[in-house]
Amino acid sequence: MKALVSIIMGSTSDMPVMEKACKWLNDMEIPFEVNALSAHRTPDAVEKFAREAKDRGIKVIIAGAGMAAALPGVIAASTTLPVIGVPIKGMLDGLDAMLSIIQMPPGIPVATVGVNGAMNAAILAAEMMALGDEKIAEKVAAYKATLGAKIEKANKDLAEVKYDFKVN
Ligand code: RP5
Repeated sequence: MKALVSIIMGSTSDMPVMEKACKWLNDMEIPFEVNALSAHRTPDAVEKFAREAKDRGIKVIIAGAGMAAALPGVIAASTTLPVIGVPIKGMLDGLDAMLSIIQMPPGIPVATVGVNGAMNAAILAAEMMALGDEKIAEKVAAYKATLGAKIEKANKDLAEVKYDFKVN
């Protein structure tokens, strides 16, 4: 089995957030790899990873980092693969990481999900791959159908909530 998605994080302290991406891909039976690399602590290894990822068969890179979160942007600088950045909540409620990841210079885009939005990063990665992979497209469609069911159940539950002046 060859990884299609590469999940990278700046530190293993990011794993409690990034494992949501691992879990979602695992549930969807989409092969992935997960590693720690740091734009500041291991800059050479980050560049090597980014340059080689496409030839190894990786389709999308998900990179999570906190604080001065350079990792997704530095990876994007050395690959043509789509990179999805996950800002990790750390010092300033994640605003520091979010702005670091979003504010890329023209020519080097990083698709940024919300603070700690690792599961959304996994879903977005699958949606990108679904454009050229019918099996993944079916999995994404099936997953999205479950979201509607959740709200239908919520409405059934809310229907049981009684107030004197609640009329539905
Ligand atoms: C960032 O610094 C990492 O992505 C992590 O969110 C943060 C703190 O790293 P550790 O000091 O916990 O290794 O580069």
